[in-house]
Parts: sequence; structure tokens; C-alpha cells
Amino acid sequence: MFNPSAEAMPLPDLRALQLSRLQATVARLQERVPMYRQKFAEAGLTPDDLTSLDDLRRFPFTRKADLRDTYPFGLFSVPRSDLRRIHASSGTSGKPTVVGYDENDLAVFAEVVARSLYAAGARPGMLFHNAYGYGLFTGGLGTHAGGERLGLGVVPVSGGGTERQVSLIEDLEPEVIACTPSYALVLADALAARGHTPETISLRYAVLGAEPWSETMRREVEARLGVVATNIYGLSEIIGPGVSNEDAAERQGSYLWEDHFYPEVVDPATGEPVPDGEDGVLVLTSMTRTAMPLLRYWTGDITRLLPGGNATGRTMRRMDGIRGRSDDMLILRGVNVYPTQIEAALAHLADLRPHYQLVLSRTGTMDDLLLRIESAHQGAELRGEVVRLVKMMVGVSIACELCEPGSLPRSEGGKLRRVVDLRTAR
Ligand code: DLL
Repeated sequence: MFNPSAEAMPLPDLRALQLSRLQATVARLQERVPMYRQKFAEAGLTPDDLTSLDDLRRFPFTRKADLRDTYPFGLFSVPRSDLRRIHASSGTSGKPTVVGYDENDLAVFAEVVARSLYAAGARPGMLFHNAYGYGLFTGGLGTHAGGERLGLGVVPVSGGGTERQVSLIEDLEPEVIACTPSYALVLADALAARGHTPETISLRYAVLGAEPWSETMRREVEARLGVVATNIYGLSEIIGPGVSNEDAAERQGSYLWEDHFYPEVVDPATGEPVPDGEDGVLVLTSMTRTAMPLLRYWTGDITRLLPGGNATGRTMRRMDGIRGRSDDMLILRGVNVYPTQIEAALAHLADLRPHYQLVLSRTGTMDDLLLRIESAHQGAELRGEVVRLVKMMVGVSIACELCEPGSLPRSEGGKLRRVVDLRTAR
């Protein structure tokens, strides 16, 4: 399902295609969505002002709050009767946000997920154990349809019920699995507890995403399940899973399907685009959606864009792993800290397991950060080394507690929350 006419398109052709698709999207939004009409008018812009890709930076962002303010259907650009599916995210406060798909959007969704699964190593005829949650979350149904499109036999297991998952893996012998990286570790524990070794597990490819993860976790999942693990990224507002995926042979950044989703990385403070290679907030425009296209959606995810064009033959750009979300960033005594930075700083301490929790508390006016991390051995020396490495590589003083293996919370099938904030009013 590698599609050379799209994935390996010469860059000038890709840029021309993006411009025409962006122009069509902006025109559609102007014509059909009152919120965008108003935003464009306030900025003094019309669709005719988009004459080059560079002009896009003049157009307004769309933020999560815009979806909430227009809940449920205010950003839709088709009649309700054209909808074929709704997904929603629960959100941390108030109403959920709702996203809608018409027939065209479901075809786009299946196409980009099929491409992603192919890049991840899946091939037609393989069995696909899909342990992303089915329901309002986009993970389950989204990867399901993409798997079918690629020609996989999809096992719609959904998340949770670990013992049943293990039995199904034993009995059906799937080659491909998709789930959150934290849940992949839970399954690895459960398979090991039943006496399996990587050699006795049928799985060959793991497609992991929906939450940040690290190279340490990748090594652990690959070694224990006997798989090649790639990163799949996406978000419901833009489509769901399948905005980008790593190539199984390369595993250095996820190819972003740039013929459907136009990426920008912007400075979180100024909103101005930064050059490729520099960190900032990922901003995405859906260019081929019809039910609910979004212009310059502020994902809040921190990453950088990397060039495409390498041994895989793809010209589309890659995005690096997500360092964190701009709203998950901890500010500890003035220093910006992402949980994944702490994880990365500790990557080569062999005794540590990739199960950890960050506990924020406050004494007086000082914020304190406690890293609770599982370790094969406990001892003051290792604890001191953890504190020293985090101070040196992340720049903050933390406290550390080494915990018994198996003692910290595990994923129950969905996304794992690693930060526990015990501070009262900020
Ligand atoms: O999590 C879609 C998805 C499902 C992606 C399955 C991959 C696999 P939402 O629930 O809308 O959609 O959450 C989107 O999750 O903005 C990121 O903060 C985070 N996220 C998603 N994929 C990754 C990843 C799905 N590979 C939000 N690495 C996004 C880090 C990720 N964070």
C-alpha cells in the first residue's frame, strides 16, 4: 500500500498540490462556517489572500476553545444528514469536543491509517490485534478501518481485559499489534507471566501512540515482545490516528502525510513559524476533509519537522517524537520541564524500568517535584545518580524515590497519566 504517486511525490508537485488544497479549504470555510467567516473578516483577509504557502501564516489559528465554543456542530461544513460518524474526546473540563466525518472523510481516514500501518511493517494478509479503545475515542475504529483498507485481518479487541488479550494473542497468532506504549508494557508483563519469551510470541510489528513515549520504552517493548515498534501520531480534531507514522526500517521520526495535513511548527509565545529542525508547537491544517476541516489547528504538541527523502523513498517531511504538550509542561522554579525530558535523561541507567510517576507538591511558595520510578535495585547510590543526571541534563533539582517493580500504576488499556499534581490553588 506504499503509494509512490503520493508518498514519493517530487517536492515541487507536493507544494503545488498543498497550495491548491489549502485554497479550496479556506474557500470552503469562508463559505460554510460562520466562525471562520468572522475570524477572516476580523483579520481583514479573504480566501484570495492565500496566494502562496507562506501566506498561510497570516491566517488565524483554530484552538480547542473554538471547538468548545461552537459545541457540538458549529464548525461542521456539511449538513448533519451527511455525517457518517462522530467521535468525541472527554476533555478535562466541561463539555467534550465533538468531531464529525462524512463519507469522504472516512475514506481519507482509512487511507492515511493504511499508509501508516504499511510504514509500520504491516502487509496485506497479516492478522492485526487492535487494542486501541473502540468507542468515542478515535483510536480503535480509526485503526480498524485502516487495517481493513490495507488488507489486514483485524481483531477488534479494544483496550483492557489483559488476560483475554493474552489468550487471543496466543490462539490467533497475530503479526501486528496496535495499542498505547504503556499498555504494550502491560501486555509484555502478562505474556512473560505466562512463560512466553519474545521467540514464542507471534507479534512482529507494534504500532504505538496516543501518548508520549521514549526510546527506553521502545527498546523495552521491542526486546520483550520481539517486535519492531513504530510511533503513530494523530489527534481527533485533525482526523485521529494516522497523521504520521515512522518507517519500520528507519524509526527516526514519523512521516507526516503532507498531502492531507499541512504542518507548521510555531513559536509557542509568538505564534510565528520556526524553521524546520527547530522545536515549537505543531500546527496542522486538514486539507482534504469535508465535514469538519480545521485551519491551523493549534495541537499543543511540542516537536520539530525533519526532512523526508531518504532510503524509504518518501519525500514527505517527518516529525520528531512529541516531547510533551505545551499544556503538560511543568514549570518548576522557572524552568520548563517535560516529563519525557526526565525520562530521556535516565535512558541509560539499566536498573530503571520505564514505569514512573511525577508528583508535584508545594512547600510554602516552592514547588517540589518527586520522581517515583521503578527499579530492579533500590539504593542511595542509584537514587543520587538519578537526581544528579536530571539536574545536569534537564536543569532542575528533584527528589527521587525508587519503587519496587510492579508497584506503580499501569495503563488499563488507554492513555496513562504520569503527572500527579498535589498543589492546591496556583
Ligand atoms: O490519541 C489519536 C491516536 C489514537 C493517535 C491512536 C495514535 C494512536 P486524541 O485522543 O484526540 O487522539 O489525543 C490527541 O494525544 O494531541 C497528543 O498530545 C497525544 N498523542 C497522540 N499520538 C501521540 C504520539 C489520539 N505518538 C493527543 N506521541 C495529541 C505522543 C501523542 N503523543
